[in-house]
Amino acid sequence: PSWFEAYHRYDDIVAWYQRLARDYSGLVKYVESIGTSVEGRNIPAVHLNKDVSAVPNYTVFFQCQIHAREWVSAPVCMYIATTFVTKLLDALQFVFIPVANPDGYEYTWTNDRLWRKNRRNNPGSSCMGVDLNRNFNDHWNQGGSSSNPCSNVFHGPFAASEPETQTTQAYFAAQNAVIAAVDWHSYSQLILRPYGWSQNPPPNEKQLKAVGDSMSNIIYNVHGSEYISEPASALYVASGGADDWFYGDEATSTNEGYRAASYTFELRDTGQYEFLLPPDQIIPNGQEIVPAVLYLAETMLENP
Ligand code: 0X9
Ligand code: ZN
Repeated sequence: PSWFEAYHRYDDIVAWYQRLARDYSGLVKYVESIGTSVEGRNIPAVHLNKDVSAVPNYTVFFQCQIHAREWVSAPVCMYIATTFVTKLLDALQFVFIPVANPDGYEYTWTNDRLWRKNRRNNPGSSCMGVDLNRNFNDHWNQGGSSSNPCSNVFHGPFAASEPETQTTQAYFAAQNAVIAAVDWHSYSQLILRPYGWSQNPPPNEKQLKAVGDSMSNIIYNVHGSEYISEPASALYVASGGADDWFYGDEATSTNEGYRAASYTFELRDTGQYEFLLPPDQIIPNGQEIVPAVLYLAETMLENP
């Protein structure tokens, strides 16, 4: 199989991005470690920019593979990265966190294919792991998460307690004006917009809905896949999510209240294979997603 017709281990994903940076040295920058996981693995970041040594005016931020078992997330991000190197826009950088949860991801290869959380050893419990998508510092522990370490939605002992969460938050906050952010998950084919923590509409609901609905249409026009565009809270209310933190809240987030157009994508499929998506669907999933996120970047760049 070609690279995109198989799933790959963390080491191989990281090596693939390193090679991309070597092959396109003026356009792609590989940052070996922006932080380390609970078990000490490097969390790299990758920047794409027409001139990767210049200071970009704007940033589009992608977090990939935060949930360990959602395997299509990492290769769809790689598919976006390899396609976008030929479509770069002036004054805009793309920042990828290729594997936000490396310990959990490796654990799905070695021990438990359906592991979701990180690999925190929780004191006083025999159950491991914090759900990183309940651990972000935005309305943390305000619904839809659990204080039980054995739960798959355990929010951790305090907001941003996990090194993986801290790594993403700090790196996001260090970028120039993040105008859009996507957290890549699977499955269910959804385009989710803020808020996740509350059913109230956010200040720019109209714009977030319009862009989300357009992305759904763009995706449909590629292979006929139906992605539902809706508020994250319509799926269920869940707080401490990366998307709400990316969106920004003047009270709790560290990104100075800057409101990125923030989406959580739930990639393929709609329930036939669930997390065990056959690898021959990686390429079609990537093909339908690329024009949608290019539209997101272009639209936000026109109206930042
Ligand atoms: O529950 C989640 O973390 C996401 N779904 S998943 O099946 N991939 O686990 C949805 C998160 C939506 N965003 C918020 N609730 N903030
Ligand atoms: Zn997920």
